[in-house]
Amino acid sequence: MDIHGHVTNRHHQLAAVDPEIASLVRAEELLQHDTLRLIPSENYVSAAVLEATGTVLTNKYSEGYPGRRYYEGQQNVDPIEIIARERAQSLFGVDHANVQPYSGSPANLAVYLAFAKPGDTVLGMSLPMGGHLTHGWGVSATGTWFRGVRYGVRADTGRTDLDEVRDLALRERPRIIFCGGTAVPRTVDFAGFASIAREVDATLVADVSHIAGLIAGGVHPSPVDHVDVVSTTTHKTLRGPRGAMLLCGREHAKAIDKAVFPGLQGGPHNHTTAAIAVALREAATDDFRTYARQVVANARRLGEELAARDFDLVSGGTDTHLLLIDLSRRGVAGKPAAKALDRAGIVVNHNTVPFDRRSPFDPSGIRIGTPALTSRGLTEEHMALVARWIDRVVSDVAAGSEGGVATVRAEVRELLAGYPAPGLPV
Ligand code: DSN
Repeated sequence: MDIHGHVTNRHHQLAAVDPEIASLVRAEELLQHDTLRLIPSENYVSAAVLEATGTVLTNKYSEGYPGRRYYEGQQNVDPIEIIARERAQSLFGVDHANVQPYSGSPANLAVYLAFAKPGDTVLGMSLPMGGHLTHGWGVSATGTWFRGVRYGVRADTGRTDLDEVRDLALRERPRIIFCGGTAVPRTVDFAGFASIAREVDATLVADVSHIAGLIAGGVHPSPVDHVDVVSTTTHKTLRGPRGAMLLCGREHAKAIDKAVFPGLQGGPHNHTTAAIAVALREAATDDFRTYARQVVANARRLGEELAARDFDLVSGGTDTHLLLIDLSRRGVAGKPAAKALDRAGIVVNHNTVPFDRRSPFDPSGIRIGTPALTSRGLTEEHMALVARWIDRVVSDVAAGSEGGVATVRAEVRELLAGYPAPGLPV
């Protein structure tokens, strides 16, 4: 590791054993270095988090929980999991944390197992409106084994209308209500959802996967005092490894733990648990609070710059790290725009927008976010440039031209050369 904490001379063993994979990993490092990564669910983990995921902890089986395992040899794994749990509890202010879910979908499945029976009704945000597959969407196991009913956003505001959610909840009597989603640019009103859940006696789950880092950093309200369970991945704004956590009060701890193991999973991924612990330690620092503030400040400024260039932002802007852009009035669909941006070194994903008239496979929008570029040190002063690049490429695609792609790609690379990414070799 060099003096800046950037890892150097990596992968020599991998290159010797499997040059094909080693060269693809190296190519991915270069790609992540040279491109402006705007997918809002992605980030750069620190060198320390990356190192923890690549440790011998991957060799160990540990079914059960600290002090109650089904395999011996847990002298080091038990304290690691205890530390991870305690750090999560302290950072989010909860009684209990389960750090074993493999990722967000298994974490949410565990919630179903803990609180519902097959066939029960679950109320969640519709996937094309910004929800997640596991909030009861039809093609997911959660929409197959449970009866999914959905709320969305209002056409005029692009925001969820809690009066509509309440009407739906009173009519459908869900066993579980999910709030939060994957394309929600605005603050989630956890207290409002809680009052609805209480009225219909439903278990309320906040899926804060996208905003966990913003909550930890104090720039989004916390759901902890309002909901029964908080479900979150650890690899988005929280800047940890790919994993997940379930957080709850002590009254639900047993049900959650039992649902994760033995209900749903086998042995926890101990290397991931260790990396989650490291990320939680980092997230408890003042630096991380500054980072979270900057993520939101960057997203707001980027939204303003894009709106000034005639981009139609769902809900008119953002309170978070994320912007959802309807490209309809720019005369281009989301997928060709995303592909052209990718060729220009700007990585986004195509996304449905509320009331999309196009298919989910070829939707009208793109979804962008600022967690990764903020991890590289970009600030508000760079957002006009980013918006200009996006505008240039999207305008070109709409005109059937590739004119700006090469120029933008070169400019992106030049800017990023001055902002090394955490965890990547220089
Ligand atoms: N794939 C995640 C996202 O991009 O938001 C959700 O699971």
